[in-house]
Amino acid sequence: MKRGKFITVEGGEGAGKSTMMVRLEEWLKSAGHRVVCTREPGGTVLAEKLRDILLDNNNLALSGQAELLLMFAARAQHLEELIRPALARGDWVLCDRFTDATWAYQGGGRRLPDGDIATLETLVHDDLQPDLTLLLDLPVEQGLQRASARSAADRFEQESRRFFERVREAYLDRARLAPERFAVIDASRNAENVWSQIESVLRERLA
Ligand code: Z5A
Repeated sequence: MKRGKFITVEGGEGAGKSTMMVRLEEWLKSAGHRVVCTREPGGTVLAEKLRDILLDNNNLALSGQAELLLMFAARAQHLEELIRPALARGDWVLCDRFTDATWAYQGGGRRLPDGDIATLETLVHDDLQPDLTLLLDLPVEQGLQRASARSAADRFEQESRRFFERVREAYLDRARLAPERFAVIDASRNAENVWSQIESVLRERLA
C-alpha cells in the first residue's frame, strides 16, 4: 500500500489555520483522497487531555521544559494512535500544527535549547516529516486582533507581543531552512485570496 501524504498547516495566532483546514479537507477529498483531519496538541483522547492542560489559564506555573515534554508526549501518542496508522493505510493526513510549532513556540518563543527540541524530535519521529507544510504568515498585531475577536485568550495568548514576534521569526527561519517542504502563504490577505494562494501551491506541489 502506498503511504499517504502528510500535510501540516502552521502559523501564529489568528493566522486562519482552522478556516483554511476546512477548505483544504474539501479540496483534497474532491481530488479523490481519503483524508484524516487532525490537530496538535491533540488528535486522540489522551492527547486532547494533554492539550487541555497545556492551554489552561490556571496552569501559568507550567515550566517551559514541562511544556516541551508535554507537547512531545501528546505528539508521540498522536503519531502512534492516529497519524502513522492513517498514512500506512494510504490516507492523507492534514494536521493543524506539528513539530514546526514546537520549534517556533518553545524554541523561538520560550528560547528553550535547540538541542533539546532536536533530541525529542529524533526520539519521537525521526523517520517521519511532513511532505508539505503551509506556513500562514501575517503580522503579529493583525493575528492577535483576529484571535481576540474570535475567543477568550488561552494560556499561550497571555504572552507578550515580543514572544509572538519571536515565534513568527522562528517559523520564517524554519521555512528558509527547508524551502522544498515549506510554502509561505501571505495570510494577511482576505480569506479568498489566502485560499487561492494555497490552491496554487497544492496544484504545483502535489501534482
Ligand atoms: N503549541 C505550541 O506551543 N507548541 C506546539 O508544538 C504545538 C502547539 C503543536 C494551540 O492553539 C496552541 O498550542 C498554540 C501554539 C501552541 N498557541 N496558541 N494560542 P491552536 O492551534 O488551537 O490555536 P491558535 O494558534 O491560537 O489558532 P487560532 O487562534 O485558533 O487561529 P487559527 O486557527 O490560525 O485561525 P482561525 O480560527 O481560522 O481564524 C481566527 C479568526 O480570524 C476567525 O474569526 C476567522 O474567521 C478570522 N479569519 C480567518 N482567516 C481570515 C482572513 N484571511 N481574513 C480575515 N479574517 C480571517
